[in-house]
Amino acid sequence: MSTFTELYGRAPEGEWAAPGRVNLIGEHTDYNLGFVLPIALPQTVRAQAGRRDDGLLRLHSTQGGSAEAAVTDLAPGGVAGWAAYPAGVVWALREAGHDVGGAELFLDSDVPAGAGLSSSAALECAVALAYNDLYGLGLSAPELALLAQRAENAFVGVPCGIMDQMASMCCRAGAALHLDSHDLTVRQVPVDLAGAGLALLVLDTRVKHDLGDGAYAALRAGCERAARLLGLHSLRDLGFADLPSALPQLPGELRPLVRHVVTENERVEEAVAHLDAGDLAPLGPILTAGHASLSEDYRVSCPETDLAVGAAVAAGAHGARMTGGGFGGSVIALVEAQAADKIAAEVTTAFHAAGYATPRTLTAVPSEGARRIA
Ligand code: GAF
Repeated sequence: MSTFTELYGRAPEGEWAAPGRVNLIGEHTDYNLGFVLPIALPQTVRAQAGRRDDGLLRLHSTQGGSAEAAVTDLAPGGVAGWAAYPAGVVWALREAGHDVGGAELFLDSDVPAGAGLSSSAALECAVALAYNDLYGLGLSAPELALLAQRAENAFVGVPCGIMDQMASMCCRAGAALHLDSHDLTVRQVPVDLAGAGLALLVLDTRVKHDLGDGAYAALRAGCERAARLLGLHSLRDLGFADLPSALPQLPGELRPLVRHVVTENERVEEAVAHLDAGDLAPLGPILTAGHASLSEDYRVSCPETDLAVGAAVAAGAHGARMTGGGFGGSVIALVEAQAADKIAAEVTTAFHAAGYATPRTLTAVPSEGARRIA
């Protein structure tokens, strides 16, 4: 089946798109109520949708196949695989008291899955926006992002922060989203890569990124424990100047986590200052320092992401880092636009020499967040 009309025997009521993202800097800071700086990718999940009046939710994904459930039967753990994300959004809307019923959804995506580029949040946000319009809910983009996060936390069972859903819902073309995860205030920070003669390479290592394996949850729990031990509401309340007195109060295994979170919040603010000054190349060393912190302190890198960062910098990138949750996934590299192909080729050569699969290369252009497209 290749279209909504062929599958469901009628035309959709509309079509919505929500993008994946790369985060420029600010990793594992969102659930510590700190700062992040993602951009939306041009790649999106598209949802064609129409309401049903019998309470049935019918889902079809070009990549994943079909699933269906009665909306009144939706319960955490009750839907397996990819369909849990859209079903979770409908569940979260109903849990929040919104009187939404069934629908038919035809989903298609060009956001690479499992690459740390937030394909799950894009799926959730496309469905949330479709339901918002179909059922006339009038919810704002941050409200929809929170519902999508709730779907992922409580229905799918992944304890993610709010960055990916806010990025997918709220990013604007030509800008990075400076998000304060504490109160969800946002500022659009212009990023004119082309004007600076730069490009942002995305190197997907093809090492499967999966936040559901418990490591992400353990890191999050470690940060929350550190905050409690320090008598803080969250690690957001710890400044760089507090580190020397705070770290000795913590068990050894928590110190590197705290050091990463506090220094990473600083790196976000430094990066924003450079972007505001229209000075993009100095972002490079900030990215590379962020990667070192993720690799050595937070320990969410892996040999493939470390190699991609090292090879990109050795080939002339201004800077590079893993992006997203880690444990595989993608690396971003800030490069001179005219050197992009050469740098991508040198990373690929390094991967082959190490016996790794050929990385997939994309170029990230700061793109528009979730929107209705038809
Ligand atoms: C994943 C999560 F979904 C985000 O909330 C964020 O914590 C990120 O990992 C790490 O910065 O993408």
